[in-house]
Amino acid sequence: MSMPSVRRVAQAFASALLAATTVTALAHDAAAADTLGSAAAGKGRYFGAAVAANHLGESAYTATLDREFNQVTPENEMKWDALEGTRNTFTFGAADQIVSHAQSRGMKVRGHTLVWHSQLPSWVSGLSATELRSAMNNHITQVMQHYKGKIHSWDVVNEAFQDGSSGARRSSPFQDKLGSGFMEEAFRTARAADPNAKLCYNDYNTDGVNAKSNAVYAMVKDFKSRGVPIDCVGFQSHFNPASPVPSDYQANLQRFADLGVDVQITELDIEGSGSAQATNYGNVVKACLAVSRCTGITVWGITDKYSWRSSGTPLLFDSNYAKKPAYDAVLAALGGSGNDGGGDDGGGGNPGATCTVAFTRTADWNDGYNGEVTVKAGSAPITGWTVTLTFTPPQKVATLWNGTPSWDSSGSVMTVRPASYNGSLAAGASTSFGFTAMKNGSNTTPTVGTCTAS
Ligand code: G2I
Repeated sequence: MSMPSVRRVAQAFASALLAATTVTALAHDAAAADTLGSAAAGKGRYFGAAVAANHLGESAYTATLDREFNQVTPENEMKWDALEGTRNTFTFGAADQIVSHAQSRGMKVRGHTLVWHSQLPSWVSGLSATELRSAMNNHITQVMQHYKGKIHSWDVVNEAFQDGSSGARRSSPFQDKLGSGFMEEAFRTARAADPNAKLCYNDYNTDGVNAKSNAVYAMVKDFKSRGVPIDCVGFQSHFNPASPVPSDYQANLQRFADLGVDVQITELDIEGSGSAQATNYGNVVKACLAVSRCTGITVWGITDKYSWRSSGTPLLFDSNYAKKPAYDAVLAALGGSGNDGGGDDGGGGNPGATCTVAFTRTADWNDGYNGEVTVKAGSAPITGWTVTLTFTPPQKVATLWNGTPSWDSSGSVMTVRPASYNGSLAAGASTSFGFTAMKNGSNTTPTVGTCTAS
């Protein structure tokens, strides 16, 4: 080949590459997500469920879990009695089963729970202060190291405050023998064991502003001011007629978020039925969505059949796994829809929402490249967006920032939804996410699908 023709080929290749690198897809109406997990992901949140390992063999249970949820919390399998019933002998089998199920389906896992007065083996309560301190730190360290990199948030300390107006710490072997400093020590030990896991304090009856939540608030504020590692606060949110959703629920989540921690709804269930239950569920979801640091919601079980409060039918699926009105209310509040996604069922949420997407290949090297995807809202404000990129095998995305990716089973179709902070865009405003892909021998630019907004 003569020099000029080499140059011509090179020029043709360069212009083809240029054409391929800026792809603008047309705006189109929102096609609302139709499961809890995907609708929540469209808002930069997870929607999870507490799961029991011994039900995973039941096909309806697992099918519902896999279809609807993108986060799990082991209901009992990571508690102290389950993991370390005998001192320094760890039994991870049932918890591992849940974690590997979740991981193989791209679901996040919350760790529940490291230090709690309940479901504590009797050998722990019998220890001297010195031995108890060493057993507590060993338990945290061994468990967190076993699950290092697999748990996005850990309930490091659970339910350490008393109910009622005292604002006092609850009596427990930890409190009684080690004093209030046990909490700080637990969080510091946890940070050292897995520096990448978010460390949470989790409690119940702290969902509104009251003496108990004020005491937790004071502790978090003190931890933040002294540099004690704490990243998140879990609000269990077990509600029933005697303990309804508080009117200041959102305000309470917000005041904690304002301290500089994420907040999560960790064990949601609401006793009742029909439209009353549905309204309560919808209100809880709306409160979380209104607080930008509310990063996810977990319901405390999948079906009423296996709820710890089964007779109160507090969950989103009935005993036959049928969706209840509460399910529809949650999906609608998340901006999803059970039918056509158009909003005529009240579930579409934001029917005028549109977005466009533009893709640029920003850097290239031998075996990899970086891509940047800009999402722009149309003429109406949006509260969530979804973009799909299809890669040519054997390319693989090594890392992604400013978005939340999920993958189809082939591993080549990547669906990206917002991170917790960039789902809401004013009319005409944009945000970008980026990724690094490994070429693995293929230099093809990914195909960018249309942007859907909610
Ligand atoms: O009580 C509701 C929740 C309050 N916040 C902390 C959560 O960890 C707690 O979960 C519940 C589980 O849902 C129950 O399933 O914690 C209970 C124990 O405190 C769990 O109940 C226990 C029974 O008491 C045991 O008899 C049983 O062996 O569940 C065990 C496993 O099925």
